[in-house]
Amino acid sequence: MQTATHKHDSVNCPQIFAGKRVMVVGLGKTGLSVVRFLQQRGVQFAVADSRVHPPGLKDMQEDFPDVPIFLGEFDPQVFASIDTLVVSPGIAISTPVIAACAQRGAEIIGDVEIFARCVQKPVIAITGSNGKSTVTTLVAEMVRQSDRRVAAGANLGIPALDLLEQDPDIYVLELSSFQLETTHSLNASASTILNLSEDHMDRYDTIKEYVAAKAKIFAGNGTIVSNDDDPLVSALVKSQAKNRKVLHFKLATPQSKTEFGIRRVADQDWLAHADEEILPVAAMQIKGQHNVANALAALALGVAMELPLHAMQNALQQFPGLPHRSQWILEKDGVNWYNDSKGTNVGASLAAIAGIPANKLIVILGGLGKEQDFTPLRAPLQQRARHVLLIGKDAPLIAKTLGDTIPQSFVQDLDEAIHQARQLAQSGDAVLLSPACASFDMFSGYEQRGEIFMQRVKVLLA
Ligand code: UMA
Ligand code: ADP
Repeated sequence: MQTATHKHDSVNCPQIFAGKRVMVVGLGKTGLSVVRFLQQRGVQFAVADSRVHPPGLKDMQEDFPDVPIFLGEFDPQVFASIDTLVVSPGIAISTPVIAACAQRGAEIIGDVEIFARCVQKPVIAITGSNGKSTVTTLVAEMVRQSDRRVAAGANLGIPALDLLEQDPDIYVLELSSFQLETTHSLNASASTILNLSEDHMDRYDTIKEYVAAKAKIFAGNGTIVSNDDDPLVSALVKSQAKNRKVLHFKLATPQSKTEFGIRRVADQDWLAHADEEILPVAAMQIKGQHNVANALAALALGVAMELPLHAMQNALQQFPGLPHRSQWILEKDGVNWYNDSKGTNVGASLAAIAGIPANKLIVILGGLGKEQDFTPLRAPLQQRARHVLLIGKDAPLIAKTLGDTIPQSFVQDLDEAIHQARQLAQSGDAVLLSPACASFDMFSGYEQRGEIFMQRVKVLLA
């Protein structure tokens, strides 16, 4: 591994850490990737994590036993002489000990900032409140279909610094607002904010702060891809667009070479670029209007990178969608069951509720609400839901917000939700797990929540 590294992008990496006292803050997936990166370059550093048993501890002790590690509540003394803090995305930079370091002039960066300073090849950067993983995977597939080597990851899957090892022709990065907060040097060849709606309000005081973090993806001089159906995104792009190439997408007929949208031909909707029809919407396996928007965003990013049309068409047609995103599980007694466990905020669940084909829905909602406002769910649920089943820590809060116009009940766990949903659903309905919440009150993550749901649906309905 180590020898291979030196052929790659990172060989030209500037001496970011020369003469600096460095602290890696956080020992999860990101922290471990930073540790590997620094070790391979002979940088001296220490590691701190406010958890007593961080997930990366075992690997650290086995592979890098000599690196000093500070665990448990952050000790300001330990940070007092640090010049550069490489902070993991899960830790807010407003954490007092980190804010104090920033105050005295220490540099606060994240793994994506190190990546940005090292990378030599073109980068496609994708953020947004929802659809990031879908679009990242789709764009990566488009690059692959064009016979170019692609490395895709960051917030999705492989951490950014580990991608440098792959020495691809193009990088495709999914970036979270947390990662963007600590990134200052990214100059993506093409970048997009897919959409903006409330998320992570437990970490940001206002949506303005969250949007400001997302806006950092547009730094530099690459092509910007704008969602013109999203007022927050299009206003942001307008404010940044001076001297920049901008491509636009929206769910309407495109009018010019810089626009992507939908053309209706012989009663069929087509994904289109300007006056050119590219693929019938029905030819894609991913469904729902939100996925049409995702496909258009991917196309615009592909065109920005001059990918061949056939590669983009193939990818759009072959992409089966990712698990836990409006994933169909089975049909029983005329009722279809869906797992949208990745619906971890209100915006995502709104898309799932609108996109599932059914007469009425039984929707399973709840978990950790991240201090979101659940009000936007009220009207679509009144219209589409036969019943709402509420689970997890913030179930009472959601019930209070939805009011008594939507039939709803509290359930203890997914098994009870499945039993009740089965009783309530009528032929032609669908049962949808789309919690609009994070899962950490009851599960290790959205994947575990979705896996357990699918498995229990299959067992209990057998
Ligand atoms: N933590 C502490 N103390 C510490 C360090 C972390 O309590 O000292 C806690 C954090 O508050 C958080 C958890 O530990 O709850 C994990 O934080 P982390 O920064 O160690 O996370 P990593 O394992 O490095 O994973 C991160 C991303 N996680 C977060 O941003 C919370 C992963 O995105 C990402 O895949 C990975 O880096 C590789 O880039 C996950 C995620 O949930 C999928 N992202 C959020 C989202 O998509 O909504 C932003
Ligand atoms: P992210 O990586 O941003 O969380 P995903 O592609 O994993 O996005 O999709 C997560 C959930 O968000 C899906 O389950 C779906 O319900 C919803 N979603 C996907 N794309 C969009 C979109 N363009 N607009 C609104 N919601 C979306």
